[in-house]
Amino acid sequence: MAESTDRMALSTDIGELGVPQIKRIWSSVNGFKQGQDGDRRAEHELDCAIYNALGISVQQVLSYLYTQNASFEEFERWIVELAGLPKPLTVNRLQTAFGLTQPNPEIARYLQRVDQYPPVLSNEDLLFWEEHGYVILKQAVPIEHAKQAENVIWELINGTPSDPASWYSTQAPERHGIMIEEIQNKVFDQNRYSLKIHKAFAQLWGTSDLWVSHDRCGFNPPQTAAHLFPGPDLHWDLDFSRPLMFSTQGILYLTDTEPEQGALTLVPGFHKHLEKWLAELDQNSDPQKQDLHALGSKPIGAEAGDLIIWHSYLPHGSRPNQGDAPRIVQYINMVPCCPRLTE
Ligand SMILES: O=C(O)CCC(=O)C(=O)O
Repeated sequence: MAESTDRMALSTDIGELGVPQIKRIWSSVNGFKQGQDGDRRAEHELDCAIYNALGISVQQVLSYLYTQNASFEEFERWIVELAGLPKPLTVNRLQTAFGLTQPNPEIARYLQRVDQYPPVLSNEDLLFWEEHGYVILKQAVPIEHAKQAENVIWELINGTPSDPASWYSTQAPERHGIMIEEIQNKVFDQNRYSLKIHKAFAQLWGTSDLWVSHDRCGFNPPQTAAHLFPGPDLHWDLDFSRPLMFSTQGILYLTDTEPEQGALTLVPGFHKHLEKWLAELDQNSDPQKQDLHALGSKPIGAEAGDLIIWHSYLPHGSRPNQGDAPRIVQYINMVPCCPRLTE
C-alpha cells in the first residue's frame, strides 16, 4: 500500500536502487491522487531522461503508478522486474548529474567512443536539417536488424505479411491505434544502442551525453472501409504552456516505406516559423486544433533501416496508409542527460 506523502520527495531522495528523481515521481503521483497540487510540468524532460536511463517508458510508469497503489519499495521492485537492475554505471551517471557522486571515468570512455566515431551526418545533411528541420540517416541500422525487429512485431500481432486478414487482429500486448507497447525487448535494444544512431543525435544535439528513449513500435496497416486510420494526424508533442525548448524525435523504418504507405508526415521548415506563428495565433485558439496540413505537410518515404530524425517544432504525425503493405516502425529518440541540469 502506498504510504501517505506529506511532502513531495526531492530529486536527490534515493531508495534501494540509488536512482535520483524516481522517489519524487512516485510521491508526486501519490500526492496528485490525494488531491495535492504539485505542478511538475517543468520536470517532464528530466523525468523522461530518467525513464530512458532505466529502460522504461513514460506510459509504463504512469499507467503503473496511477493504477496501482504501490509503496515506493514496490515501485522500485516493479522497475527491476520490468527492465532489470539499473547498471552501476547508469546509476553513477544519474547520481553524477544530480551532484550526488563523482563520475566514474568509464562514462567518459563510453562517450568518447561516440565522440571519436566519424560523423554520420554530412555537412549537406546538417544544412538540410537547418533548412528543413529533419534529416534521414540512411542505413542507420543493418538491414538484418531492421528485419529482426519487423519479425518481432509480426509475432506480437500474430500476423503474417502474406495474409492481409491477419493485419487487423487486435492481438498485441497493448495496442494504441498504430502504436504497440512493446518496450523491453533485446531485438529493439539492438537498434536503440546503435553507435551510428547515437552519433547522429550527438551531431544534432552538440553533445554525446544523451540517453536513448525506450519507446514503442508501430504497425500501420493499409486503411480499409472497416479499418480506418486511427491517427495520430499532425500535432506537436510540445507543452505550449511552457517556454519552447529544442528537442528531437525519431522514427526507424523497419520496412521500405513509400510516402503513400502511411509514412511519417511533417511540415518541413516549420521549426523556423513556429514561434512567430504562435505569437500571431488568436489567444483563444488551440495550436493543436488548427489546419496543420495547410502549413505544407509532406509524407517522408524512406527505406528499411533508415532513421528519420525531426525537430520537435515541426507539426508531425502519421497518415492513412494507401499502400499495399503495412508500415512497420520503431520509435527511437535521444535526449540529454539530464535536461534540467544541462540547460
Ligand atoms: O508514427 C508516425 O508516423 C508519427 C509518430 C508521432 O506522431 C509521434 O511520435 O509523436
